[in-house]
Amino acid sequence: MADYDHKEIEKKWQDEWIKAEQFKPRPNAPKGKYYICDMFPYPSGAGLHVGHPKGYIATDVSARKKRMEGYSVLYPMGWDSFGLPAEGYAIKTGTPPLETTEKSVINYKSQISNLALSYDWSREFATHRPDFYKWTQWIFLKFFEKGLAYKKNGPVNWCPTDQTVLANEQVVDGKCERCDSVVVKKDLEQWYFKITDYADELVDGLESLDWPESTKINQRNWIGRSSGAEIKFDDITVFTTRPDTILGATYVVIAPEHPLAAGFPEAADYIAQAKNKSDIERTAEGKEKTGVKLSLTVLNPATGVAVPVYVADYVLGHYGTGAVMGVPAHDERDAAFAAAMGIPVSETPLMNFDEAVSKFGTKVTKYKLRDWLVSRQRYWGAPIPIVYDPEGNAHPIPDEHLPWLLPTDVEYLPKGTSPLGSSKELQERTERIFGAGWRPEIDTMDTFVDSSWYFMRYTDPHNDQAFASPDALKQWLPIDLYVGGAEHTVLHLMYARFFVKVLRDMGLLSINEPFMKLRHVGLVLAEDGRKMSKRWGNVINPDDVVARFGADSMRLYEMFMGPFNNAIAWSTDGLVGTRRFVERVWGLAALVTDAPVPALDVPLNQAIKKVGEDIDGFKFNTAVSQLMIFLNAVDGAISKSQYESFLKLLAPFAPHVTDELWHNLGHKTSIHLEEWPAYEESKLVDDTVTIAVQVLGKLRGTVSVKRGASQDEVLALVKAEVGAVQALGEGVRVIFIPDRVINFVPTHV
Ligand code: ANZ
Repeated sequence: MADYDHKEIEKKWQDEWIKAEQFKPRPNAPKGKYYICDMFPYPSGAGLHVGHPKGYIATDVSARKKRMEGYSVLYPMGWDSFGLPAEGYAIKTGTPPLETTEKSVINYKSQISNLALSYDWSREFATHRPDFYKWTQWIFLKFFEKGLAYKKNGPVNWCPTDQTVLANEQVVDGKCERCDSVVVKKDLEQWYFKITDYADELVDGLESLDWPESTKINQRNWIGRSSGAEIKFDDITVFTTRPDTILGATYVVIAPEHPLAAGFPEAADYIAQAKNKSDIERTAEGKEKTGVKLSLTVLNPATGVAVPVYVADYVLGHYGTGAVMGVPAHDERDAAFAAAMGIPVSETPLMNFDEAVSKFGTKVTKYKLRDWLVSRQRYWGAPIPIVYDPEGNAHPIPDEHLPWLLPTDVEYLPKGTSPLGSSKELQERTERIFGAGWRPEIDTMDTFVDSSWYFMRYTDPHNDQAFASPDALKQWLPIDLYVGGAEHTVLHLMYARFFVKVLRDMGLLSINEPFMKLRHVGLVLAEDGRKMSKRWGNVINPDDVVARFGADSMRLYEMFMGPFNNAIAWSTDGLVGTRRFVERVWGLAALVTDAPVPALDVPLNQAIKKVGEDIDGFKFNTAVSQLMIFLNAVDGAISKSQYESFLKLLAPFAPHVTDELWHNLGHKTSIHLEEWPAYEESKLVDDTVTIAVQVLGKLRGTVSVKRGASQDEVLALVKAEVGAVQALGEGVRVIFIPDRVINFVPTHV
């Protein structure tokens, strides 16, 4: 047989599989549907590095195994192609984002294709193309119709570098999560989605999901549900989670944004200063407490004592009621404030929680979650499908005018308002359709809107009558397995869950949750242990790895490099190791015999069990090591059926070499259409034992028998095989210890 040449076989099989349309779902599959989805990538101009496809390889391994198990697998890929980087590039070079994005998509796809990921490419889409964003806009209008998309004036997070507002979720430690600029507050009229209507369901729904616990915790914290009570201190209603501490409330604080605060000139300067601080700064633990005492006292309803009222920035205007009761004896933050302001501490007993609630106020539940700000003053996003009449009232753009196209005659450089405002074509289009004096909305949508529903589109990607047909949605949703990085996904996961619930309530979906099983992929670091980045010059391009070692070796390596969700450094030595393994598999063909090889039965059945369970459990590294253990157990010969089973187990990881070896055996159809092997329970443990054969206590030979073999069975074998015993003749006493020893004692001695 020729030497292993990955270049020759990999291209050949990729072409074959595409020709045979092997990766489309199979409607008649016996086990029903299984929908596997990757968090779709942003096709950046820089292309892929070896870290990007790790998650895709894992889903591909899963998809290939599920198909072999008899499922109809939906496994698609598309592009999250709106967003700031293409726009930044346009500003720098004057190249229209459409041009750079389309180029990047082609480049990304060719890189991914080299790895033989078994996507059904016929379902590919890109969110920046009108046939996709037509439906993003349609969904926006459904939200608008139901009052779930609304416009509101208020303080928003403004990134001075990106020249756009940000959602709360996109502000991390007071900074823009994208560019790290310090975010400032601005009063602007913006579009919001009413995600707060679904806060409870977004918390409660987590229970039913097979997700990493840490991800669930992040979602719960973000939503921040607290149950407590609202209690009136005269005209000021406070929110507290500890009504039982009310006897110790020695002061009240209102937020600088509280409507009452404006009536006290003594606090005016303080209030103006607080405006420029971020929530994080204001509430940071250990921060020096500041505030201003107002010329106002209110009665503590439990003690009847008049207590002073302060304005202080550690109380936030948009949480609870924007007012708190200060209990320095029970709360550290309050104690720090009281110390700073010279307020007395009153050591008082706790009341019964429920009694306090029933006596002084109403029980309430509060949430940290705010409505989702979705408008952006940027170019490269889906235009918000709204127009304004000459009086300034908002109107939905009727369906027949969707997609409401993104204009191209714009100035990309933003000047604090949306670039769409510079388009003459958009203004003319609006007046032509709606009348003189009408004007278009010029903001675009946050790209998180696209990613909140894209996975629904895969079920019916070419439908131009609906975002997907009810039948297709019913057939495929929810996603059975969803895989992507853990970073930045709190938002995406929460928004997508929100969309599902809204569309369900509109009667358009019949599921409650989009992602039943979720797993996170760990980063692949550079060999130097740092993040791979152009900046460090340590990026490894998968094209080079595939050219040198082959896609099969690279796939095996990425699955073998360590626990799937850990951050692990790339190692060329490790890659050389998996390449050697593939070469040894290639060499195995020479050892295939027609005779059975019982010694491999146990290692093979163990491999079938472990590889199958480990793929399902996302323990790909130990699955690969079990395949290596099996290969090591092959000692000179392997039967044809054992060899075939082994190739099937390896097929999801190394699809090319296994299909080649499979065809070399004379098969005419692909190994990927075969059934996943089943193991035999009885062959999982090695049940042959070696029994010492003794004459008068001296070792004369050994025999191998099944564990638990009877004296007669062993005797028959010994008489056939051990010369020293045959020579003994009659008159022999036998001492037999099962599974260990058979000793012959001649009676005439
Ligand atoms: C009195 C008290 C006594 C409190 C005690 C806590 C401990 P979470 O769990 O985050 O909901 N609070 C209420 N509204 C606030 C606002 N707008 N800005 C800053 N703090 C606010 O916390 C609720 C608690 O945070 C409330 O319960 C209130 O302080 C404070 F021993 O009331 B507590």
